[in-house]
Amino acid sequence: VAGHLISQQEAAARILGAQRILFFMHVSPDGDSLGSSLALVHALRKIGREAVIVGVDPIPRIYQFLPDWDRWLLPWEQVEGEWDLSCFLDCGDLHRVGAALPAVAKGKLILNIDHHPTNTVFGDENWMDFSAAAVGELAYRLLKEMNLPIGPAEAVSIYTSIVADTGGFRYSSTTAQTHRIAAELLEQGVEPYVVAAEIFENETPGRIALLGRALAGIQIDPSGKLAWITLTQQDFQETGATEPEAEGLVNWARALNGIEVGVLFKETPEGPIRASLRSRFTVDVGQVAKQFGGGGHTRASGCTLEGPLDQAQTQLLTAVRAAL
Ligand SMILES: [Mn+2]
Repeated sequence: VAGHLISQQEAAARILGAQRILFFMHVSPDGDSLGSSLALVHALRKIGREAVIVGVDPIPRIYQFLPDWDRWLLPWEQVEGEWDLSCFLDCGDLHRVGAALPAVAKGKLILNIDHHPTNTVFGDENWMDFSAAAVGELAYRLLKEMNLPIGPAEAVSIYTSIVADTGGFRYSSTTAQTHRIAAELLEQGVEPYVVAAEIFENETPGRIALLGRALAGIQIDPSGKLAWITLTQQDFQETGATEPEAEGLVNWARALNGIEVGVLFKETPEGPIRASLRSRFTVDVGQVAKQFGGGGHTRASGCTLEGPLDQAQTQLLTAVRAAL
């Protein structure tokens, strides 16, 4: 029955009881998607489970330092036969897997593990913990619960998921528990500077050019509380940047002094406008995104709007101003 909530112990037992497990990542996979699934797959393979990672989009270059990052990736079209479990990680709703949706039915049961408060609880069984800074924290707890060792490969995968989702332990989701887990991972040999350099000091010329345009074109609302950045298809074409290279640029809109909400509008080649939202202290941007069929966290969210660009901007900025 969809909507059935289970505990950490039950989630661990469900995974241990399965022999063939599909781990699904969301579209445009991030460090949390990849890191949390990779940690679980590494550990489960060591005890003889057939565990694979299913996604539709390429893994961002900055996460390709993770051990065996591509070894167990299975394109959704190649998911064949019967699987015991379709396990979703970091997916707020069923459709976050995008085109991979037909492969979900190859699993006998959907186990949904997530930390997004807007999660639609779509699984047959659902383990939700909205206090976790990253699904990587949940992967850590599952490994503990299953009594599986956290070796160097699991440790760096989990650490990366946490660093990615907390912006390097900076976001409000960061807790004492986040740091306790991170401390244990360092004891397993994770080198914080190496991970930070891979994620944060790994820019490409295209991304730097895109960042230049983003910063030059930043717009500030008369209230001084809202700022937004717009990236058009022309910006991508003229800088030679690819769409994944815009990842995280929204943070620059929020980084301005006094700004409560920062928004990035990105024109997609297909036409719709992708919006990313970040807030500082008061506005629940997860709820703002939800009004437009999107979702996410209180301080970080996203949604897709119909074009044209100016109309999408007016709609979303109006909703943000109302929330302010
Ligand atoms: Mn996450």
